Amino acid sequence: MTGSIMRGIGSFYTVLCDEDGQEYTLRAQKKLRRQHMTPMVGDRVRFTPGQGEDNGWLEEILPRRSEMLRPSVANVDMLMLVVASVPQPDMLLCDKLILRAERGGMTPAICVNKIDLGGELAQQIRAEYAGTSLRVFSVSALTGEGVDTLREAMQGKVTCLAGQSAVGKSSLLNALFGLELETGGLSRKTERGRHTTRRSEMMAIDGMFVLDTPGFSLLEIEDGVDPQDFAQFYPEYNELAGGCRFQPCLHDREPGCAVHAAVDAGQLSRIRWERYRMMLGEVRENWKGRYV
Ligand SMILES: Nc1nc2c(ncn2[C@@H]2O[C@H](COP(=O)(O)OP(=O)(O)OP(=O)(O)O)[C@@H](O)[C@H]2O)c(=O)[nH]1
Ligand SMILES: [Mg+2]
Ligand SMILES: [Zn+2]
Repeated sequence: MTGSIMRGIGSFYTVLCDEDGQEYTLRAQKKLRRQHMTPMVGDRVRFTPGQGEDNGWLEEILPRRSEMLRPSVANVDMLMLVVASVPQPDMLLCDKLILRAERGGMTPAICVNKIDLGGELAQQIRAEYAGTSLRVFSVSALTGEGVDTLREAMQGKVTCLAGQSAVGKSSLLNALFGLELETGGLSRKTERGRHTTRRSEMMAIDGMFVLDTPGFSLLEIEDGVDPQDFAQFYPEYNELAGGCRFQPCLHDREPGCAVHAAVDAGQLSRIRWERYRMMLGEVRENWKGRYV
């Protein structure tokens, strides 16, 4: 039979079967481990259900349309990066996730939650990402504002919510679909999230799939990005690249750079460019160390 991995605990995986709509608890066959194939939430799999008390076996992981290691999810169409004014947003983390999503074959989008606390962050983010193809949603899981538009955008897709702890990923899924996922507050001392969601989980709702994932705050740039290709992930820079004096131009600090000029003229966000240059530095370091 075939199905989708909804969640995994230890070496057990829960799979929603395509044929009968039932959930089965399975263990991964040793041959998968030998092939270094680690099943991920979202994976499409082939399996044999168990008999009576025995668990069934997960036998094959079908080819992935997309994949990402942090959060560890497969076959996601849209990676929804959730941010909020509290806890303090980390937009560098957001940009790193956008890069990972695009390299992994997913479409990134940004969802600004908690707009009941004020609309400044949503405005700022819309300005920073103007010229990119990213959609920006403004919502409040608390009041329900913007939730219908977001649900509409998720229709018929596999959407994964990701981001820092306590931005409201689980709260949003509850507001969107009437679920009862556990939510948590902010630590009073550190004003950081409490890491309430502990493992990734996929849910099937009206012909779509949604994934809730644990929040995290540290993310490195993945290896294997050629600095020359890095600007490709910034469509608003690509558009101007023809006007740079050097070809190719990394839009770092080269003289006569059209991106730099557009930033100075206020046509592109300076803060996003600064993050770009910070990430480019990391990409270069990784690339230098690639044969070590
Ligand atoms: N004011 C306001 N608070 C919200 C909103 N959405 C969520 N919260 C609060 O934010 C806190 C964190 O919410 P969660 O849904 O647990 O956040 P999470 O992103 O799932 O966090 P982790 O599971 O730890 O990654 C809770 O106290 C929620 O009540 C919102 O739209 N407005
Ligand atoms: Mg959560
Ligand atoms: Zn340039």
